[in-house]
Amino acid sequence: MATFDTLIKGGTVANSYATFKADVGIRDGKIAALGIDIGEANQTIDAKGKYVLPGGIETHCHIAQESSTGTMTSDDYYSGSVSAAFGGNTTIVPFAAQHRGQSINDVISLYDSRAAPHSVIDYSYHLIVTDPTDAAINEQLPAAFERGITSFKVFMTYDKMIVSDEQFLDILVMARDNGGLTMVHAENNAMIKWMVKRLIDRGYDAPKYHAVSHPRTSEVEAVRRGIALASFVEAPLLFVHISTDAGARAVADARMDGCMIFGETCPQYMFLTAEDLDRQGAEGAKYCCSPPLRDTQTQIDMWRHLNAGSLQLYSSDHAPYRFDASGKLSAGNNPPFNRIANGLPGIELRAPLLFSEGVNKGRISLETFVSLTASNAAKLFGMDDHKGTIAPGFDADIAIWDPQKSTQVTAAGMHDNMDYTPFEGWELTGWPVTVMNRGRVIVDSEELKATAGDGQFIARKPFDPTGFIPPRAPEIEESTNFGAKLF
Ligand code: DUC
Ligand code: ZN
Ligand code: ZN
Repeated sequence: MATFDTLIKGGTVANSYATFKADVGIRDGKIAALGIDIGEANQTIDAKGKYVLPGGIETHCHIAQESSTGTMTSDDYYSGSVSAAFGGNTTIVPFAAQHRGQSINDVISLYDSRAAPHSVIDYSYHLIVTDPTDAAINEQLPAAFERGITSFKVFMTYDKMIVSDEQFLDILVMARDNGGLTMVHAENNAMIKWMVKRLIDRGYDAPKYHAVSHPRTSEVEAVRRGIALASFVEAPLLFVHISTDAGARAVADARMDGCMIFGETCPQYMFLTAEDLDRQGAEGAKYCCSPPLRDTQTQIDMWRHLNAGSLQLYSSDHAPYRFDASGKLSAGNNPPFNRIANGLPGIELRAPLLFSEGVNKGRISLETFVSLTASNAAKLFGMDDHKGTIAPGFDADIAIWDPQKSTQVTAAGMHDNMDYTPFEGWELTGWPVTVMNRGRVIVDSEELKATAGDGQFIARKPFDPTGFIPPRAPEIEESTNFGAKLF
């Protein structure tokens, strides 16, 4: 009879494609066997009445990252990864941000030093590219892809980060040709700047006007333009933090056209609204993020888009800035909306919110929950050969969920380095009670078992374009461009 290091016994396993009763045998950090009566182990975990799910893969979070205005997130790789682990995650992919004037190589070295000694769970990075010099595009980014950092984000907004449409095309073609996945923050810079100026000039400077300054149409215009640019050069493109029905529909339409277009939404657009910005004094600053919170119809729309598969990713966009002078109040105790650091904390609550509001309320299936918290991210970001599924040969990255456990959310109960949570007082049902990363128990019965530096850097595979078949002839083809090879 086989002997394992650990046996998870009596639970219900769910992958993105099926839910079934099985014990899970773990050896040397990998899943070694699945089935009933598969053997014995040095350590047995009783999972009766529980779900045994792939550990969450959180691929949109900001950790130990300076914003373009120099504000540092409150979480470093220790507190950020611990908080992620308590929320059922076993891998994080935060951003490594280039600021103008910095080389990509220096950015990677900097984030290696920030992450490796501190992360308690596995990690990788997406780069943020704000200075697309020839060297960055033609040498440093392809070299980063070779190292397994195969995704990066660009911005269509913010004066200190924006790339022009021409730069965007160069970047898309380079990524397409080198196995990279471009991610984009899609909002129309000019519309937002125009709105900010008009609002501030007229004295509308309270936090709630942040939402007014980023109209839906600024997102929709940028999403449609991004799709036009990417499909013109047949390159993959992932729209992060989609906050509008029309933006998600544009993504869905482009996918129906065979374009390599993907979309992500976040808990804040599904569980909060712009009304949350309309609080006493500066309290609304706690809810300033970009794109901004929308309304209750958007919440319904996002459930539909996640279920329909028009959006493939559900990520926290954890961007933790404390409610003090180090973060949200860096411009004083009554900051105008355009001087408030953008972002909400939520890495620990991402999956529990989706479980409680989604699985337990019948809005999504358990399999869809697994797709949205783990498997889709593994596939899009080149880790699906060893993460995001419970199967023999895969890393033993496992979250054991008690579907009945009820929790009242408080800032004090979170493990991040924040002084508030936007979800204070929420009652959630279902929580990950035991979490394992590569076979090591990292969280058990509300206790951390992992140590700083236990997490490993994950070198990711190139983006895989298999399955995308544009039905139309490319815009520029041999017969109509007189043989010119352009891109
Ligand atoms: N974009 C993000 O992805 N997060 C925080 C702020 C922003 O503009
Ligand atoms: Zn963004
Ligand atoms: Zn973000």
